[in-house]
Amino acid sequence: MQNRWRQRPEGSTWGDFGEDDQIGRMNLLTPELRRKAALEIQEGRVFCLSLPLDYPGGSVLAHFRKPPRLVYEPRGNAFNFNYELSGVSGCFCDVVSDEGVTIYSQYSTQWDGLGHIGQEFDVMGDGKTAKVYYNGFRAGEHIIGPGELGVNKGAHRLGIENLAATAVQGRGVLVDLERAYGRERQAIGYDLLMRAMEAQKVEVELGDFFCINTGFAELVLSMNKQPDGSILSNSCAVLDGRDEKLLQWVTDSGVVAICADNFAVEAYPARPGEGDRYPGLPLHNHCLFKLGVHLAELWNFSELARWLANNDRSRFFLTAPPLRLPGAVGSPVTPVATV
Ligand code: UVW
Repeated sequence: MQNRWRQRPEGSTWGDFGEDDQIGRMNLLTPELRRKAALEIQEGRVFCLSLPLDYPGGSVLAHFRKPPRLVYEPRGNAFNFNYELSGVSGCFCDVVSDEGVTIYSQYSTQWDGLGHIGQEFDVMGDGKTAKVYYNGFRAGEHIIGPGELGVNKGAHRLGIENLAATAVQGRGVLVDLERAYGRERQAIGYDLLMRAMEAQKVEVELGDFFCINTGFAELVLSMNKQPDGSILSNSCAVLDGRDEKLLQWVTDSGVVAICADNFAVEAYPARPGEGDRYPGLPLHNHCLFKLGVHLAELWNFSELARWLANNDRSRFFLTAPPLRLPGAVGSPVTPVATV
């Protein structure tokens, strides 16, 4: 038996998919489920579910995340952009452009990897807490930050490349909270979620990607890269991660991921919890830390949501691999829905 933990968090899946598992409930997505998901392709029409990656604009949503920055390196006496390729006797006529890019992996349309959120937890049952992540992988040993163990930083376990390697294809099922509740800021717990799902005839099955439209991404787009933080933080639905019934539904539903068009899927900050110490992001804690359910944020579902409503559907075929970037804890993504 592995020696990273002797007790696992209550209600977690740690160990259920193997002692060194790094993809969590994505393990439930079998070839048979993927084949069934492909049956959702009836018209061959596609929807790009990504914002342009320089949205939201500025750093209003998270002061520690910055817009992408393109970097142009010198090449010889010029820059490697509109660069004239030189041949032995001046015979080449090619013009070359190339670039680098600095990207904050969770700035815009993104996946949260399982290395994104951990918790202090008494894994050995000896009364001492350690900083750990899904399946007991440890901060400072498997997830290594600057100043911890020299130069080799990053997620040596639970990196986003593990999710990428699964190719991330399956059935997306969308509930439209904007259609149900408008664009007022509202915390959606189990009861309100079930009411919207029943009204829209949304049924979720094991292996599904559960997708949530709130209108937030469309609101972000309308602000044209000059986002108004006070409007955004008071608009659109967010899940109530403090609602235990909602968390239990996530456990029981068998969904492999929750993908939303808002900033954090759940209310952030969440309403206060009980006791002295509790997770500030309870849905993140439940999904990323305990269950191994991936989260995705700032996807743009608006056009797809309208199409699905007009066609009396809620299901589609989803393809959404993150970058296969070893060591990263999140990734930009260009999700595609095919209907
Ligand atoms: C934070 O990390 C606060 O949020 P998210 O995972 O939603 O990007």
